[in-house]
Amino acid sequence: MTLTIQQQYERDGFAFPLTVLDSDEAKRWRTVFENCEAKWGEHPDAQIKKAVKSFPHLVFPEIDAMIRDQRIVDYVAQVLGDNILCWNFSAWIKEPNTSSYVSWHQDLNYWGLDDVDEVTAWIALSPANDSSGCMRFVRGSHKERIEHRDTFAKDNLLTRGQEVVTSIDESEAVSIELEPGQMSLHHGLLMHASGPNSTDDRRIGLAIRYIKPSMRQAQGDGDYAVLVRGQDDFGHFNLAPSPSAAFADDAVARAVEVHELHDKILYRGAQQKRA
Ligand SMILES: O=C(O)CCC(=O)C(=O)O
Repeated sequence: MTLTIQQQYERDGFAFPLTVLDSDEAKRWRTVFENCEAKWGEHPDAQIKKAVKSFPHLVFPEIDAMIRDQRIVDYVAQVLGDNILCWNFSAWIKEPNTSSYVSWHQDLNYWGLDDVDEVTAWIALSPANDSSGCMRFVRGSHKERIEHRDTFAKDNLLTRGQEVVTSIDESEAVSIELEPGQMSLHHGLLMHASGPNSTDDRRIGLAIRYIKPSMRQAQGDGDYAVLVRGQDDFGHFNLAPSPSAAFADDAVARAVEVHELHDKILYRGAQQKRA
């Protein structure tokens, strides 16, 4: 019997591969994304550069369009239903032949959100496979919260280098191999990790975090989200509008504000902070 995406997601904590862009469009998205990346990379103000790098969807109309892309949202709606906010966006980039990795973790442990109605859509803009350091998932691990500890390990891409305090049978993990334009969905409590990129191309994945509007930021008021489908009957988040132009003053100010807030949330209780 073929399972629906929702049934797979409920059983395993993930679903993949889901094709959302054809290869020409995936190339176009990569060019658009890398152009935006070059623009924030050149920004002279270090605080703005950091904020825009962390929240580019609030500042670039092109990235705002990506998080609103209805081909992605259609899949997410199969899990979350028809009222959907985008809470966050992160680009996960591993440069060619580098040792950056991601330790085994569950996303929702650090985000301050009060419930689990969250889905990450991870879209590959370059080949994601074992050689380039694709994500690996532990099937069914989204059913319980696991304790984490901080490592702050140098090559670990996570904010605190956090890792689960439990042993993982690596041979049981599923490699989430994706071609450019394909996507996986994963649950916020799914244990996942990824290894280094030993290929000559960048490994680029766009992770878009979608939530139900009923979710709350339990670590204080003032968090932002973008309404991408349906309606928000709860008002738990400030709704960010689409940026009118790249680096529009109000959009940059919003990115700086939300970056400061998320920084506090992500580092709460930590003994140190990355430079
Ligand atoms: O892209 C990766 O390797 C890790 C991404 C990740 O941890 C996430 O999207 O939650």
